[in-house]
Amino acid sequence: MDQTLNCVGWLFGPPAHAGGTDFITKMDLHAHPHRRYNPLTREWVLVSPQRTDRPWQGQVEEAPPSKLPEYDPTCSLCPGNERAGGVRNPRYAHTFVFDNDFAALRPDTPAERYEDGVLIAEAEPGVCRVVCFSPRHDLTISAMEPADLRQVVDVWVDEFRELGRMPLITSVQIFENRGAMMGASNPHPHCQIWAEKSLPNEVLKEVNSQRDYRARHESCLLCDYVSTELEKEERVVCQNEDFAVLVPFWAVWPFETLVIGRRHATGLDQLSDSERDSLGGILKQLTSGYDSLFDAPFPYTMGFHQRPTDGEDHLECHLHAHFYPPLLRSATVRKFMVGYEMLAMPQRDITAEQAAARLREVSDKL
Ligand code: H2U
Ligand code: ZN
Repeated sequence: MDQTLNCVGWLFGPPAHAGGTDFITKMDLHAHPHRRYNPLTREWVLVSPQRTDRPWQGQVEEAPPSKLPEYDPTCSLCPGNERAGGVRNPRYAHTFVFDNDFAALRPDTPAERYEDGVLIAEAEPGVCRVVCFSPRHDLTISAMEPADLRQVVDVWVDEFRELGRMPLITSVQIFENRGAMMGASNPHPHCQIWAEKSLPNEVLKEVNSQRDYRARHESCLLCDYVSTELEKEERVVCQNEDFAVLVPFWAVWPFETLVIGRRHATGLDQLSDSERDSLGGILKQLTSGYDSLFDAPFPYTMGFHQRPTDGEDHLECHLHAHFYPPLLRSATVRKFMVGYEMLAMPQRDITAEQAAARLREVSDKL
């Protein structure tokens, strides 16, 4: 595919040797520093593909342990064990959901607002839960059986429905932190659910962008995006009947991916029986690919974005999952979001296309 754009190639006026409009260069997305636009957040990311070979003498992380026991007597999530709050887990055989003992949000919070000039605060009622994927301490999504993964998907659907129906709750965030590098407190396979009154920043940006896009184009932003990517192919990592995984054009993290349904669904609860199986399948395929990229358990934060649960249809919202892995060039070298990223905007070196090619290579071998 032709990744170049015609553009006038001078910044400070034409050089002496440039005669009229002859001095036209091509912007090469694989060679020239450029900005890419994220239509979901309406923010930009700086891409510096010329910088990938720079030497690295910075921090090297400890490689994660590759072998864990099936049961860990000291794990607060294993079946039959006592949790930090003193409650004992049941001897669960498949999945297990409980209210977070150290919840960041509480349902009994009075919904009030504080305002004193520029000092503004709002109470935020909500519910935090933990979902254990399996009784096995050593399993990850990549190692789970399809039937067991299907049960995890069913729990996500049930929780989205139940929490979304609660009065006051407009946002249900289902997310997994995997690996100590991403702040997971425990290797036992689990995710968290935070359901709350307000739409959090990232969700609000995406909902508003999708709403405006639908109003302007009379179509869905992510339906249009996934069909563009499936046609172009170069950023597609893997796909099945119902879902595609791609490194988004505007990816920030080196091996960031987006899991998108081919069919328009606004939430997990709208997936058909076979789509639920497909979702489990594509997550297994993607996480197996991640694990084989550096031949080590791959840390990430992943989570679903679904429609707000305020009772409206939100037809503009297209169910998707973001995977944000921090690793850059090996199991021990991570990308840092510091300096320019904290003070200005995100920046990446390896292009989305290079990342997709590497992930596709490992996924194809599985
Ligand atoms: P993370 O690994 O992503 O931190 O998730 C684990 C969650 O489990 C965390 O939010 C909760 C923590 O509060 N937890 C309990 O509720 N009870 C426990 O006994 C241990 C951990
Ligand atoms: Zn455990």
